[in-house]
Amino acid sequence: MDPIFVLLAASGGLVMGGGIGWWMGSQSSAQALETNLKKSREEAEELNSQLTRSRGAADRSQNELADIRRQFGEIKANADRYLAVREKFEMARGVHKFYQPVLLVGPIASGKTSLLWQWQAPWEPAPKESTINVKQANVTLYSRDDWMKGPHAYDDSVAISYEAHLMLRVFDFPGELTKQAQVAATLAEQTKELKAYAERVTKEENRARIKKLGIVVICMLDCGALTQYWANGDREALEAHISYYNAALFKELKRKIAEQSVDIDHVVLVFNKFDLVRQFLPDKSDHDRLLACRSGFDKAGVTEFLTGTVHRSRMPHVPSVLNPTDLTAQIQGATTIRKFAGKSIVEAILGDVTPAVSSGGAPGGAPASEFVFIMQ
Ligand SMILES: Nc1nc2c(ncn2[C@@H]2O[C@H](COP(=O)(O)OP(=O)(O)O)[C@@H](O)[C@H]2O)c(=O)[nH]1
Ligand SMILES: [Mg+2]
Repeated sequence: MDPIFVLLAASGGLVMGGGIGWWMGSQSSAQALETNLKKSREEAEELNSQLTRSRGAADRSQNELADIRRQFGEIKANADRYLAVREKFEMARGVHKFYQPVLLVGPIASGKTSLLWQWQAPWEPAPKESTINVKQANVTLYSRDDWMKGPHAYDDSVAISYEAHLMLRVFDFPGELTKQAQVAATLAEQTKELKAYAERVTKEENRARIKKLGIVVICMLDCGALTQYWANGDREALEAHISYYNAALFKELKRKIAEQSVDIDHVVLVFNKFDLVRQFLPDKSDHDRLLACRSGFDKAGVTEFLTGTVHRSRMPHVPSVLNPTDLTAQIQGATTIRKFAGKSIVEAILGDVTPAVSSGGAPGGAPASEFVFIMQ
């Protein structure tokens, strides 16, 4: 063979062999490339879906953040509003009211309604008609600002100042004997109410003091009837007093007090229409006039069942002039009776305030509080 041909053939073979080798080689790297490409595509898809998920999460977080911001805004607005309201709450003043029950008893025309009128509304025309039904009225007795600190009723985390308002809860009864059942019922009912009230008082020391409180009974005596009796020896003039104060109500009072169905704090004996005694005994002193009235009613058997219902230190004798026509009268009875009516509750609630009772002295060595004269 021609050597050139051999060479050509050889080189052709070489080229062919190389070509096949290259072809085979390029075949496998294309496959690898394709695999890589596929993998990359998958990875890219995975990344893409991760990105989509992250974007979703970011969007959600952004929404949540906006929501939180909005809620925070609302909470802050509410907090600001609450702080503003709280400031107002702190400025509020509370009031605690305390009531002392006071019963006005006595025969017709002895002056019960005149006393209530003097206490309650002396600027109004004086009462003319006799009392047909029991009348209940509150009379302001005393008030104290900054009595105590306590929780606000609407928000107990706020402490505010409380005022104490002390009142007389006055019952003005008709003077007929037949109406005494109302007096008895009111005595029992108000005793119960005082007890229940003491239970509601949260301050321990006040509760203990209020438990000791009782009803104030103001027994009116018409000294005009006595001077009539003195003038002509006519016991008839005192008959209304005798039958009134010897009726079952007064006969049973001591027993009721003993069995605690009735709590009585003070029994105030009011010697009303003292102006008429002054007219009748012009030469005597007011001391002697009062002594004369006291023994006059005693001897006539009017005050028998009243004496001893409570300790004598709780049974003051007060002369009074209560009609509006005698404004020059020197005895301010209404004011003095009010002092006794309010004494216990004022001491119970305010403790350190004791209404001063001016006493003109006690004839016959009796305790000073038993006789009261206000000479002005
Ligand atoms: N002279 C005199 N009259 C009085 C006095 N107090 C009351 N009165 C009069 O006695 C009458 C009966 O009084 P009142 O208060 O209605 O008695 P009550 O029935 O017990 O309520 C009225 O005309 C009063 O003006 C007083 O101190 N002196
Ligand atoms: Mg009356």
